[in-house]
Amino acid sequence: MPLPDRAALAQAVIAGDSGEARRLACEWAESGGDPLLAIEEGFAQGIRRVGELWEEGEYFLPELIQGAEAMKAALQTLEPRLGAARAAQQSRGTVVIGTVQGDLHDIGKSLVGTMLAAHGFEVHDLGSDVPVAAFVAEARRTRASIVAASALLTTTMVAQRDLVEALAAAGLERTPRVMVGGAPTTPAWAAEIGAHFAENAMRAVAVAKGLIA
Ligand code: B1M
Repeated sequence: MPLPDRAALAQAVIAGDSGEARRLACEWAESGGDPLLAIEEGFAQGIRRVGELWEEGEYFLPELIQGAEAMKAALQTLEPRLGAARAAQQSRGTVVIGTVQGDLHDIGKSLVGTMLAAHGFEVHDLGSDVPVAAFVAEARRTRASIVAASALLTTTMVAQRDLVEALAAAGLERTPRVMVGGAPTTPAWAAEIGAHFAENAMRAVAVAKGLIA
């Protein structure tokens, strides 16, 4: 069976069609395609286009939500395939991950968490809208080596700085390294707050491996 066209994957998300997104994700997986390629170069392109259409005033909140639902349907279908190598691996280290408080965007964060798990990290995903104190408590409980915080809004990025400061002040046996990411964040921002930056899910894996080493 030939792989579905990447533009068709994006189009399913732009149309907010969860059924079609799920069907195409299944078809992609059954054809033996790389699931990360389908996400990054297909479905994620679609949700980014939805964001542009929203910015241009062509789409409104319902379309934004439907696009996100379709993106999630595709991710749910492809995620088990991303993690196929997981069981055989020994844990590389423990990562606590979440989207910062006030921010409900969880698609990119979940993708990063899935990829880290697929590469052998023990991942504790706190979800979205996570207060700094909850990150710190989970880092303490799990003795995490890395705390990974996603922010998609310019207004919530500042919580990443609060997190770095709170972890440093928490008196943990070993202060975890902090990794940040999400559309408005940059390497300069990460450097300014004393964190490490990754621009996408694959880069997050490489950065996390580097931090553990
Ligand atoms: Co919202 N939203 N949204 N939204 N939304 C953005 C972020 C926005 C850029 C859209 C726009 O204007 N073009 C804009 C932010 C503007 C700004 O602050 N600069 C925006 C806005 C304004 C809003 C609301 C305020 C709208 C409103 O209500 N008026 C509102 C805020 C709600 C809240 O959070 N409090 C809102 C709501 C929503 C929905 C709920 C409808 C939905 C989210 C659903 C969900 O996640 N469950 C949504 C969506 C879908 C988007 C866009 C269209 C797509 C985000 C996404 O999922 N991208 C987005 C536009 C855009 O980003 N271009 C937008 C796909 C995903 C795979 O990519 O998340 O970037 P991304 O993750 C990447 C990398 O960034 C990186 O790796 C990932 C994979 O490669 N990465 C990390 C992410 N986290 C990382 C962590 C790491 C490392 C790498 O280490 C820790």
